[in-house]
Amino acid sequence: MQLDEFYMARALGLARRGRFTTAPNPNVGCVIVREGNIIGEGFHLRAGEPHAEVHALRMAGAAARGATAYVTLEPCSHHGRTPPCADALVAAGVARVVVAMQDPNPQVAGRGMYLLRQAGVSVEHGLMMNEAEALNPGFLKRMRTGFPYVQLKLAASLDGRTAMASGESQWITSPQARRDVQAFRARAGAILTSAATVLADDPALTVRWESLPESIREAYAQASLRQPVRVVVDSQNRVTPAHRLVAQPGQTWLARLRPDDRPWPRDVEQLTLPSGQGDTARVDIVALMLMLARRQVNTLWVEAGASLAGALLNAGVVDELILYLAPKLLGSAARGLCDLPGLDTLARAPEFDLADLRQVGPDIRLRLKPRYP
Ligand code: AOF
Ligand code: ZN
Repeated sequence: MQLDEFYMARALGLARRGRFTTAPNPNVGCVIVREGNIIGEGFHLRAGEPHAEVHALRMAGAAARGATAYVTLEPCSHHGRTPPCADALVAAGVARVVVAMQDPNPQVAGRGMYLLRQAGVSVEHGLMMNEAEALNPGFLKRMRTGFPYVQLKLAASLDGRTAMASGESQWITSPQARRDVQAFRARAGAILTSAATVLADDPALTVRWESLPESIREAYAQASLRQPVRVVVDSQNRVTPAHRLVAQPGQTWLARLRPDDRPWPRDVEQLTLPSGQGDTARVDIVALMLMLARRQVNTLWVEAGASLAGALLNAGVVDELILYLAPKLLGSAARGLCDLPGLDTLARAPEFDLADLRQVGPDIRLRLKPRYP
């Protein structure tokens, strides 16, 4: 029914308002309707705080009896940091629940809808499922596969170069592109880089709220925003407590083969990882991805050089390549975008499908999905 779509679209719009804050929880929105009137609505803002349904039920109060609830994700059935939303909907006397998609969290996975039906609530699901999927690529991938959703960001000149032969590289892309990057960082659970990048550029790898788009800054008070975890692949223990990212707000995780015994600040953790097969000097990329997902990283935003970019692509863990192209030429002596050692035939060249193409300031932004055989 068209009216159902109207209310679900509204719930999806509400859910989106949590996109910078809910990690590691999903974005969820809820609208409660009775006799054609919206009597309650809400969205999930932060993990540990009430779920979307609870906000909407509170607004609806006693009027929820006999009403229809539209929810972008199956209501939960478990006691997590908050009690089950399925129980709350039943207790409020909601008569009908329309769900966009099932929650793949093994603690829920259909049980929320089962509980509602058991209690005599009429339940439908699948309305605007594709839109609901698109809301939470990271959460859904982690729940389904145990891997994070990996976005690899690269920036280059028109001829695919990232730095002059000397290494000179600052500001190839525009301030507008860098602001766009800030918005991606702000949505991510963690930002991944390599020790090589830390040694070369000493980046802070933080979200700087003043550089986020106006619409985002208006929607959130600075205090309510979190910093994504900074993760550094540091197989040779080259990062030191003096590097800039160590002192930034939020956590830093060093992915290493063995920990050192330096006096690290409390927010820094050394993760011990196995080495790659056939490469005993480097941490295993797949093991790192699994560990990050176990630590509840839904979306991993990667800002790294040609070497880590190549390793991630080779390991087959990249979900999306986000490529900024600045309209300039650096010449063929300049450094390339991505190291793909051993690639010697065109037949084995990684290929991508173009998912989105747009102009960001003077630059071009491509979103590409790797085509895995
Ligand atoms: C809902 N509505 O708004 C959200 C849901 O630790 P908790 O209690 O916050 O539970 C988190 C889990 O609940 C999360 O992994 C996901 O399965 C579900 N999220 N469910 O009914 C919501 N955010
Ligand atoms: Zn819930």
